[in-house]
Amino acid sequence: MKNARKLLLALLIAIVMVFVCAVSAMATPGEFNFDIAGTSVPTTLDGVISEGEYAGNAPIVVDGSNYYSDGSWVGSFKGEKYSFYFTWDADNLYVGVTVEGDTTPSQNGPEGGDWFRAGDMVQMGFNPDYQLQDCHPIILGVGFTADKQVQVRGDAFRSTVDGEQTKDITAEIPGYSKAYSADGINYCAELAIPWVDYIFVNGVGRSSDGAPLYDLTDLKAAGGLEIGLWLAMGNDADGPDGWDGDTCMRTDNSNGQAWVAQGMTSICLTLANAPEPAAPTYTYPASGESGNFLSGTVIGNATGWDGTEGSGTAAAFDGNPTSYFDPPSKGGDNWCGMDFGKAVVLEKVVILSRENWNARFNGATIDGSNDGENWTTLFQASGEGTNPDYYVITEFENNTGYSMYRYHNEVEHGDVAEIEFYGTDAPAAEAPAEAEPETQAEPEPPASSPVDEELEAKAEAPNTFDFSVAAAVAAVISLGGFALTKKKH
Ligand SMILES: [Ca+2]
Ligand SMILES: [Ca+2]
Ligand SMILES: [Ca+2]
Repeated sequence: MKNARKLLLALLIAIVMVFVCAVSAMATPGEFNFDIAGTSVPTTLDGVISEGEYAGNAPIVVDGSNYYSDGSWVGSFKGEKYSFYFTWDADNLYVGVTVEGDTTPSQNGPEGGDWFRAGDMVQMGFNPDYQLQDCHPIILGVGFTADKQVQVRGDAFRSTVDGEQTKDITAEIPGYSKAYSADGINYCAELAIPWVDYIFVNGVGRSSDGAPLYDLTDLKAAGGLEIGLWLAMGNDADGPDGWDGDTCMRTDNSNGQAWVAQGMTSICLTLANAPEPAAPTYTYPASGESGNFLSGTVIGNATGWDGTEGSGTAAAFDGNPTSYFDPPSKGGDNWCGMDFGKAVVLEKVVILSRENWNARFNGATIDGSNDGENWTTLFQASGEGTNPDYYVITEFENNTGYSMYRYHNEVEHGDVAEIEFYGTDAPAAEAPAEAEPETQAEPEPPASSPVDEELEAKAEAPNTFDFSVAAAVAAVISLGGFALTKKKH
């Protein structure tokens, strides 16, 4: 009696242990999740496969150390490594498969009898939205071929018509498979599987087998959709002569699963939207012109025609050829420009007219000022602009040095896409030598005189004028007396 109790207890413990082991060994559906980013560029079906081509998605690598159960077929991994790349768009699921560690080329495809046992192959089973229960997932068999269209079979493929659930769909699934190489990647295949009719199918089960029918045609490829995935991989180890000792591995939830989707699809593909394309970045200056580029503070109308900063003066100094200053109205106080904080003379001004509005360049002036109010014209355009090319101005009048320059137009509306100023510090006048105190220095300019007039007047007698003083005065005026400055983007 005692022994019988002990035996019973031992038996109970053994049963519990087996149960625990079985549970712990069983993966749950969707346990191994992979977020699969979409792509805005369809993959190229050429046998050249990279993460970059597949939207940066790392491959699902199956090499016997992960997601793997022995399944119910013969074989186990003998050094093979299968890498599955996925990406998608609204039309297709894109799949790339690379195979390494296969020492026996066998790329015969379905010719010669038993379709997938006639060569090296993989199978992919899909359970879209995990809707399928108690029937096969939607399985596509992929037979590796040599440098041509990959062989594809809807294996246990679905139709509401009995007898049509299995068919060759090679002609319907664009793809390519590369010939065997003994080194590195032995062979690979790429496919573009249309969602409609090949994954979002109507039928699903073999009705003749008593399997339930599913209509998945309402599904849409979109971010968040989960697709259960099952993989089987077959290495035809001794040529296309059947599976006598060849290896076949699969990724069921646990060993020996029945052919039911919920027991097979422990891997989950979660569709993720394609990343937003990065906004283009621009650097100013953008023309690529050489020379002494002048960097200053943007001044002028902070907002433009539509009352937004997007059309304000900064748009002419942002390096973006498509953005443009669009003044509130023509001429007058409407202009865009730059304050350099010191007197500079111009070597070059580079102008990109507004796209498709080159005519509005006509009459535009480049003006200089030291107070932001009194302006002297150094250049005036006669004729159209040159967008998409930059217009380069190298000849100026009155180029005596100003701390501010502007683009202005009294003739046409003053739109302009880009302006770049190039130049150097205005030459400093010789200061009166201290060793010659008797020499009478030129009197300081009267405080009430407009600086630029002073500057022009003194330019005629450069030996006696202190340009650096004028520049400093101009800088103070520009900082304290001008409110329309705007920070450069
Ligand atoms: Ca490719
Ligand atoms: Ca092989
Ligand atoms: Ca611009």
